[in-house]
Amino acid sequence: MIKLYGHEMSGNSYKARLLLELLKIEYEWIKIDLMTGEHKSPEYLALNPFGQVPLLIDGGTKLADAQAILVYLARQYGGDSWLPLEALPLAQVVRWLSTTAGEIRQGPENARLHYLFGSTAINIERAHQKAEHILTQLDQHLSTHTWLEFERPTIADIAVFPYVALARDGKVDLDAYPNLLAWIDRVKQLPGYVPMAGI
Ligand SMILES: N[C@@H](CCC(=O)N[C@@H](CS)C(=O)NCC(=O)O)C(=O)O
Repeated sequence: MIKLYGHEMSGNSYKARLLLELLKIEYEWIKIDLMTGEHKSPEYLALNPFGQVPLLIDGGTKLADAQAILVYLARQYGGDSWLPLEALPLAQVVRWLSTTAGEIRQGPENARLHYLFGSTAINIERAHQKAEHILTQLDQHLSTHTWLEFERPTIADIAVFPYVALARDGKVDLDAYPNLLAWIDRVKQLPGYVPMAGI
């Protein structure tokens, strides 16, 4: 059975868990306690030298990184629907995977890290500026799109969803983004959807 190593407060772990649930794939959840530093233990570092969650093991396949895990699960178990392979549609989805690891991490994800976990390495003013910028862009994009790309959900939506929906944890107000709020509700209506604390 697939094993997913993660933590319940980790939005990156949640991305992988959410897609597993939406695809109705059985898996074993293995908690790695970030609060006690279990992710830096020799046992866990032997599995993932980056010392981060999530990590997925599927038979002989071992994969770290939420976006990589989404790509793997989508192609291995989800057919063409969650990640198309033609040049342009593939690039359109990858654009959002990149956005979540870039602009969204620098903005709402870092603001949450600052307020929820007291991370001192974060410039909170910069994180709030970055959050406002990317949430404004997303809200505009979603004013003409039901899903981030195409007329159906893809892993672009799953990758972007957690840290946008968790933005209030970082004292980022979402009320100014009505199209984004409507899209968050649409994701929550997907069959098989599971929540995480804060969403
Ligand atoms: N690029 C990785 C980043 C994963 C990541 O930052 N995970 C956090 C939890 S959400 C973590 O393990 N932090 C502990 C650390 O970096 O030491 C991904 O997208 O999965």
